[in-house]
Amino acid sequence: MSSSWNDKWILITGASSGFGAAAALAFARLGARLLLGARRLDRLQTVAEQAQAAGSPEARFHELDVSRTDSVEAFASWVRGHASRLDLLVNNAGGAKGLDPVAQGKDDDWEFMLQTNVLGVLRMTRAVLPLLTANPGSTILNIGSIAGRVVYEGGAAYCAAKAGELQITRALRLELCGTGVRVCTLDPGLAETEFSLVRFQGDADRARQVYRGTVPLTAEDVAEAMVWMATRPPHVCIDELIIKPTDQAAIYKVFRRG
Ligand code: NDP
Ligand code: 8X3
Repeated sequence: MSSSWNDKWILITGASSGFGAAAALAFARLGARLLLGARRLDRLQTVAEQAQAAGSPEARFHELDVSRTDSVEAFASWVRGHASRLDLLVNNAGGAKGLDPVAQGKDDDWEFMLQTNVLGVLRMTRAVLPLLTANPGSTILNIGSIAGRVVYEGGAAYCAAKAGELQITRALRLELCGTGVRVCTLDPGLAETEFSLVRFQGDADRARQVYRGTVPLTAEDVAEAMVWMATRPPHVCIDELIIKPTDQAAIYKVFRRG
């Protein structure tokens, strides 16, 4: 498998930490060429260096803010400067801010969640779609969440955003039927990354509590699932995949030790 991935180009948004960084390394180990985007360039540089050490013949990075159309367009233009086609687009950039009920919700938090998880996916997909449709067998892999399927108190905007991502995936799947482009969503449950640190604005104690006594997914677990989805034969599309820790039977049913 690894030799055939030497010629493949993979674009990952939100590659500076968590799932995106782990995916960069996992695809690097297959020998793929990487185009990585996020806002934190220092972190992207580290990921790109690690990816090259792990086997990627080419791991490039560029600043990207998916909440701004001009940034996405500049990024896409940079992508076109390096690759004439894409084999995989991973729309991963996003996250949650706050856990307030609607009554106390903050505009900035809502805007972050809807801009990144919803509009960011739309913008990036539109910007690079010609590089995918020109390449039947390519894949769009959106990172959703179980929060897009089941709601929880304090999650109105995040759950709405990830439900939006799910419906965007389903609409694209219909729109691209016949082009040979696969459209997939990978929807994880509880996974320990910087997700909770971002959600709770750097409050590390509160972030740790989310994973207290339980065994969450790791970023590497999620990256392995991405690799599996993207490496199916071209006629096989994994439309929707949910991945949860064994300790998480449902969004509220999390087994905790001690
Ligand atoms: P992290 O916080 O570790 O990673 C989030 C990534 O998104 C970072 O690389 C960050 O980069 C990037 N990002 C955030 N905002 C922007 C933006 N405006 N423009 C470009 N990049 C941006 O969390 P995860 O790895 O856990 O999250 C990845 C995805 O997985 C998210 O969509 C999240 O909603 C989803 N998810 C997470 C789960 C979890 O429990 N961890 C479960 C289910 C889904 P930077 O800050 O450098 O821009
Ligand atoms: C992240 C999972 O349950 O914290 O998407 O919303 S959850």
